[in-house]
Amino acid sequence: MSALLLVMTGWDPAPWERRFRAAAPGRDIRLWPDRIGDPAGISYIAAWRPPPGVPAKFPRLKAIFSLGAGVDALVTDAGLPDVPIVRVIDPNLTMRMTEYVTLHVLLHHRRQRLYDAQQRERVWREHDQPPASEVNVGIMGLGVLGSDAAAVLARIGFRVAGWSRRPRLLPGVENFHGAEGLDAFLARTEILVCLLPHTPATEGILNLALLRRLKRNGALGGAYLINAGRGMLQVDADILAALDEGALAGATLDVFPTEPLPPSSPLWSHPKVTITPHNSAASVPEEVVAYIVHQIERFEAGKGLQNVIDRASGY
Ligand code: NDP
Ligand code: OXD
Repeated sequence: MSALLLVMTGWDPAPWERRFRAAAPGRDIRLWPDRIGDPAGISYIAAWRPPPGVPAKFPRLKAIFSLGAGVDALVTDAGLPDVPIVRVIDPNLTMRMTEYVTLHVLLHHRRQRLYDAQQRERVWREHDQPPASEVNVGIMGLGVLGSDAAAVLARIGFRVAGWSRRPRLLPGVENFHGAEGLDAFLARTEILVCLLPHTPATEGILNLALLRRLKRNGALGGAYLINAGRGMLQVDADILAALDEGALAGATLDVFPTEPLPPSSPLWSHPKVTITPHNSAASVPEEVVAYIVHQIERFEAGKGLQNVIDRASGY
């Protein structure tokens, strides 16, 4: 039976390998870099941040499965073989991201960081609380993850808009698209949620010039950033500058250009920054392995793969 090779960096492969063995007991499962065996026997790769050049080493490769929703690390490999690349779309992963976005929108809306600081000082003081219906949330990236988060935020009363490449019509969500829609989108947005992929077009998009265009004089009296897309979308020094000059009143960051975030980063101790370790919507082996095994079964039964990325679109 054609072999599946696990190639991952930055994650522990052991739970993934165990899960693949349990879910596909008859399959020949191999592990990069030490247990590759005969390269010609490998039909499938399941990968997370594979080193560039590795997928090209397997002459009979039929498909590559990303172990995460983002495929940026795969598609930037100039030597990537011309086989279908399947990304993860999983309802549990989507829900985890929606939970994260909702939690952090509410954290800023309900001023929880301020109450945490007051608690440390034993201060009992209430602050003004605008209703959600007066607060403008803007989501950059209205794909699988952004559109689900947008629907939940609209459902709990926020004024929600999204920004995408092409028009995306979602009930209760105002849509802006393309470079021509960006100014108006930013000018109405008080809480900016970023769920874009990392591509040449989006790299560094969360910079000082963009953050200065957010709405500061809305119901919240300041602008907030939540980035759970990719670290390469943001310029850390610009986020710090925006916080220090008042263009931003607070930020939640799950992703960083360098991960793990180095201990020397001033973001760690900034009083207006909330940091999480790239776990807003973790890939869980049980869920993702079941999805990949199902995809391989479909493929081998001649039914075709699902959620194959369009390489021409850059992600
Ligand atoms: P999708 O591909 O489904 O959606 C991407 C969205 O971004 C689409 O709406 C697309 O527009 C929009 N977009 C892409 N490029 C541009 C651009 N240049 N200008 C404007 N809009 C653009 O991706 P997902 O929703 O599944 O995931 C989004 C990202 O979230 C992933 O790529 C990954 O980086 C990140 N992620 C992070 C996780 C974490 O734990 N922090 C976990 C999972 C994912 P259009 O609709 O017009 O195509
Ligand atoms: C992903 C991630 O892309 O975990 O799935 O960041």
